[in-house]
Amino acid sequence: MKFLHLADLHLGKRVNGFDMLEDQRFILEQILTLCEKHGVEAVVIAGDIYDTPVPPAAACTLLDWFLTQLAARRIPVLAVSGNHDSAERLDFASSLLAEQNVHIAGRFTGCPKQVVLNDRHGPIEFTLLPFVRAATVRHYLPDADITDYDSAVGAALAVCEPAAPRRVLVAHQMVVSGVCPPQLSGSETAPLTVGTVDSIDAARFAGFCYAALGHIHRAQRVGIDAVRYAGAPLCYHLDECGMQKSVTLVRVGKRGVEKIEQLPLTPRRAMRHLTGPLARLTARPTDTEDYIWATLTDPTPLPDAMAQLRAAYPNAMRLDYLPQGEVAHPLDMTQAVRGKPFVELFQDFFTKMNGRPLTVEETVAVKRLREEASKSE
Ligand SMILES: [Mn+2]
Repeated sequence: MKFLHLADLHLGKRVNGFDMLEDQRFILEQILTLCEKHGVEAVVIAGDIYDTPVPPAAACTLLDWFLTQLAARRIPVLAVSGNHDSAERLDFASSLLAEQNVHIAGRFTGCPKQVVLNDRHGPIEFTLLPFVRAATVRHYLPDADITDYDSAVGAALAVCEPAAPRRVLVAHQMVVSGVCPPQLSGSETAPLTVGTVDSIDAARFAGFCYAALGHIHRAQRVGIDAVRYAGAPLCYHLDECGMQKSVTLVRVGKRGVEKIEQLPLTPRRAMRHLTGPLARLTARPTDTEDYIWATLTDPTPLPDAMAQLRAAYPNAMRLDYLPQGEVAHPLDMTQAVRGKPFVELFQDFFTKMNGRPLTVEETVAVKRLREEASKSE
């Protein structure tokens, strides 16, 4: 059986105020095309289907469309909730959807859902573990010894009786392997802490031939190839500029996983980081529809820089300046600044940030502003 592992769709997300819905529809269409091209027989979605617990209506319409398209191609869906989703809302009509081979596990209520699909070698079990916190599992399994996330996931999985020799886990958690923390991406907005109380040891998944994970937005393996984060299908943060996004194609054979492939995705608009003086960046713009983060190297801030940038790149998202030159840090800053007059302190700060001292006119302006400010105090 070949299945496609997706995660962290974050439908309805806005990035720097830009609505990503069209980009999301575009990427889901591409995923459908990949399903057809590769003969995909199931689609796994490992949580953070929506960006927020109460997603915009258009995001719900988009998911509805995607699930309908998959159902029309007779491709079963196996999905769990992530920490961004509302577990209860995702569970809406889930038993009705299950009849259409759309299996969604929103809430954890004591035992993960186990779905059995068949290929020519026999049954394959998919264990659907929604995002859980220790307290959730403790509530449903009061007798289990649960002290942290790791023991909580262990207890939640221990409840399952294996339903087939080939087992696939779908989960949305922070998973680590030994001393290897996963590489974060930038858009994981939940407070992610690596190597502390909320991480789960990948060794917990030893009974599965593949663990399809969500939560970390950069595609990667965790310790071994068969424990993986699919990563988000789109760049959702300017720190992800230039990152190649993908979906993961997994082929399960008679004895377990035979092949794992990352299929690259091409976004509707790339996210790019440009560095240089504004005049050069806007002189000959290319791929002007891209989402742009510009770091300007101009020595002084320009009053209408964003307007000029957007004239060249209408989807420019952010603009900042490269600090000019670095002043060595005195070991004891407090000693150095104590007793210095305000204008001198500002002068130091300005020089550090811009690599040049204030001009005479600027010094006068700073003095005047300071006087005005102290008057209003
Ligand atoms: Mn996420």
